[in-house]
Amino acid sequence: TVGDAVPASQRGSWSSFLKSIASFSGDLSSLTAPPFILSPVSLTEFPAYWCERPDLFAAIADAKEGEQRHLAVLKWFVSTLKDQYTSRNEEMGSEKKPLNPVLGELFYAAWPDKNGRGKTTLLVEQVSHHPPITAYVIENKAKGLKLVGHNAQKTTFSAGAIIVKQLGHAVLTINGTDNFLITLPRLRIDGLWYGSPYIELVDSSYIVGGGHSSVIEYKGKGYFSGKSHSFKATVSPLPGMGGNSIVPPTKSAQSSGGGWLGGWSGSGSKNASSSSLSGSKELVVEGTWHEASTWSSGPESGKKFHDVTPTTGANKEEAVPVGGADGGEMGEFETRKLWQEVAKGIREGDFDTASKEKSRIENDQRQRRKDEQAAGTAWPLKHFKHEDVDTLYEQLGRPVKLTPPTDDRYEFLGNYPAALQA
Ligand code: HCR
Repeated sequence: TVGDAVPASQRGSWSSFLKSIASFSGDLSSLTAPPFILSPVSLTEFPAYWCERPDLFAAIADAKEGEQRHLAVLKWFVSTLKDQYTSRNEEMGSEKKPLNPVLGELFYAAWPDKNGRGKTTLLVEQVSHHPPITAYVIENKAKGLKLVGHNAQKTTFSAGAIIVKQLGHAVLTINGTDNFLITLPRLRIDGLWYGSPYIELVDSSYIVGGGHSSVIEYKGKGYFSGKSHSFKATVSPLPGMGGNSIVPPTKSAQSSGGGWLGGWSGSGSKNASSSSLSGSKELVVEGTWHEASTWSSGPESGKKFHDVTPTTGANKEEAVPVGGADGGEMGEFETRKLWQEVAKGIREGDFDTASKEKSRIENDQRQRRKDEQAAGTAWPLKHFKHEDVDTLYEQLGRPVKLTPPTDDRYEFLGNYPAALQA
């Protein structure tokens, strides 16, 4: 039988759900899951996780261009991982299945200016329903910071776990010219059988910019000597930037699936580190991304790098949604307004209402698509324009031989609603 975390009445449907995902690949969001595993929050709210440490985000602009700024980006990025990947476990007891956003769904939010750090704003638009693709722009205008990105997921099932490959990327621009490319880690969702899913990050992701590249390798408990949620970030000057010829991390460093078993000295960092041993400027940080990390190589060796532990770390600050109960400028497409009744049903255990309301939203979507087809029109995106090629991704990704070597992008049109302008 399946685990105790599954209410007795839902064990049958949980087993069926697990069977259906085992024989399924692609867009998991479309599968119907039993009520106990449903989250009342839509995926359009997830980009808020990038912003929950606004001080660290602002600190990027204050750091000196080049290596210092690269390290500030790395520190902020690593500090977002706890919120991105463990917060549902902390808040809801386990990872849950988020609400599947509809096309055109919106989320606007802000984090106030405090101590001269500037105000951070977030604008999210669901730019595709099947497959789900979410585009977002995060800005701290006072500091000249702008992060534009999109994300989608490709899921497969392997050895009892769901493997989620994240598609898409983000580009952070400082003062309009200093660009950093950020790629996203792969996820492994374990604990399914027991009905208490949790996420482990696997393989690698990259940050490239400021004349440096970071390869961030992720490992979990039991595969090497490491603890859960371990990571190792290796920062190297890009060729021609630091005086020594670092060989960029190879394709194998980035998630072909096999890197998982390799250990720290295995597929991931091997090329990067062995090539830089000759009087290199290579910097290494190691630790657990949901807690803290320290420098393990470089001039700061032994000193703390990032810290998100509740007692000593930088504070997490929840988003202040902009919109109000009626959805404000976003109207019926504001995510919390749109899913209000479904979310209420899930929170209060009234799953009949939740499911009826969910069907109502889905039927409305189907009808809209039919009408558009009949009229020969397409749903117009409100804030973004899709482009097949992101030249910044190609340029910044080239020295580290990113796969894929090219990616698409959603360009932000700059049309902020009044609520986010001030
Ligand atoms: C995989 C996932 C949807 C996508 C979620 C993403 C990758 C979205 C982008 C955020 O920046 C980070 C993020 C965090 C989430 O952990 C991840 C979700 C976890 C589960 C969900 C699946 C589609 C649902 C699986 C159903 C299980 C839990 C039964």
